Amino acid sequence: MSNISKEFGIDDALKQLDIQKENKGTSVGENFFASGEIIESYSPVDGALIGKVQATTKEDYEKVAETAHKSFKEWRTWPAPARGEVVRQFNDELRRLKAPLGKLVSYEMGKSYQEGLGEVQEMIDICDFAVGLSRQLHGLTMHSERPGHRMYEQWHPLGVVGIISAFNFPVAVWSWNTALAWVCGDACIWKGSEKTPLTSVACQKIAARVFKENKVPDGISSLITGDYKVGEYMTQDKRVPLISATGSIRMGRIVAQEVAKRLGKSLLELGGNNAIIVTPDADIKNTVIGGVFGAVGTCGQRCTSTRRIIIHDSIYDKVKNAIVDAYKQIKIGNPLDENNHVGPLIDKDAVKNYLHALEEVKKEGGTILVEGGVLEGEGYESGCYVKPAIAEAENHFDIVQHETFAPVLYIMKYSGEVDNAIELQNGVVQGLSSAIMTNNLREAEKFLSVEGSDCGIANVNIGTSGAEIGGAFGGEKDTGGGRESGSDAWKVYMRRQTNTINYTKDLPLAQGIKFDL
Ligand code: UN1
Repeated sequence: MSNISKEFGIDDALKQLDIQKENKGTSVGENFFASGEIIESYSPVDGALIGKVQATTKEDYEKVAETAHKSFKEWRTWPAPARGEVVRQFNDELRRLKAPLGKLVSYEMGKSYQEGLGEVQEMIDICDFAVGLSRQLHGLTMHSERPGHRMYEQWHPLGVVGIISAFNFPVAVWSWNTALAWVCGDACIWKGSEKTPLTSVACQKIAARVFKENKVPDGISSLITGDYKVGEYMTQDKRVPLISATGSIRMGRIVAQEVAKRLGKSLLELGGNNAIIVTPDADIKNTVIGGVFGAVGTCGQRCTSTRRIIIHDSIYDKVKNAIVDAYKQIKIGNPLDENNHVGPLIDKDAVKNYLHALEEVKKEGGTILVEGGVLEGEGYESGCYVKPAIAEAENHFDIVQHETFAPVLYIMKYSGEVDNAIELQNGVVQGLSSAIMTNNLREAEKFLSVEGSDCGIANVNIGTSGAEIGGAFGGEKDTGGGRESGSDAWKVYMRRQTNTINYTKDLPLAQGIKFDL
């Protein structure tokens, strides 16, 4: 173990989370039994091997799916508030283990410790939300057109929910899904990212312990580990009625097709290409803070990261210079050290993609405003640390149209009315998050109107990232259309049943149809 691991208490965090040097990456409840290949988890922070995890084989998966299916049949009969009580206790454990789990997220994934803690906080928040929800899984009552009939709808648990999550939010996205799915009465099988397998094992252990204490049947929380092939076991499995997948558009397209082939449901939360519009009425200081955090937070590896800033020509130079100046203050380094703002990218492939984007934007005629590059030397031995870069670019550049999961920010100009900025902002295939910085009511309302942003998230005077769990999270167009976490996103984890009850002695038919025998 490196000095960083000692100095920042990683060993202690691993101990508190019961993570071993060698771990099984497949589990139903507390029973870990993976028998596949070994996945090594190296920290992008210092390049050290944190631990090993054994992947899931097809045979392992069969055991998981079968158990999950069987346990679901019992779990669905528990009253929803009783299921909520289990989630409440799980949340108590998250509160107790917030620091070690936040630390492991930071060390295994590379985001700053503050953001690691923030991610665990999102888990805590969604669990709070889910506990309340467990008493509010409401359906509607309708008035029947037939006399002496009652009509209403109710929501029943859906079954086994498959969750595929990405490395960038290795714990929160799982809990957005599971906290809701559990109170809804579903069993969950989770395939976390093979780039962050230890955080998955840590979460599964916490859930399994609490579930066991509450005599929740094994398999309500299950974990599988491995690459896309392991994901395919679930996407092709008819026993899994819903697949919730977070990741790239490319991955989402494959998942959607696999799941559609068997007429399953998919909830997709895919790539973003999020822009901030800065109008002449913007507060420049807030624009800079929101824009810079959006672009460099999590080293540009959020699906909500700010990729483009669209600035009115009348204030273009002023805002551009303020952002470029702010970049000079960014400290890059060990993300566990709270003096640093930006940690490493997840791995060397991500570094390659980052360098490729910088090359491409230059080739297409962009101007580099803040030079990028890979950092070398002391503290940067993992080879994953890069400098956040800014390029002046045009919206139609091919590279600008694509999401590069790295801190590369494209700055561009608009002139005239806010509609022109909205057209640029909407002029990409992705539709996750968007923002406008303005104190002008007309511009703000136009941006939020039917002619405004086409994204799932549209913010005024805050950045594109950092959504709260209370709202439904997700986006339109190639972002996939799914909605997770707050609002009524729970409905996707349940099946709706419409019930009509006749309490008369007659049998009148709907639509007034006569049929006498
Ligand atoms: C993601 O990057 O997949 O809104 C999720 C945000 C976070 C979640 C991001 N609350 O930035």
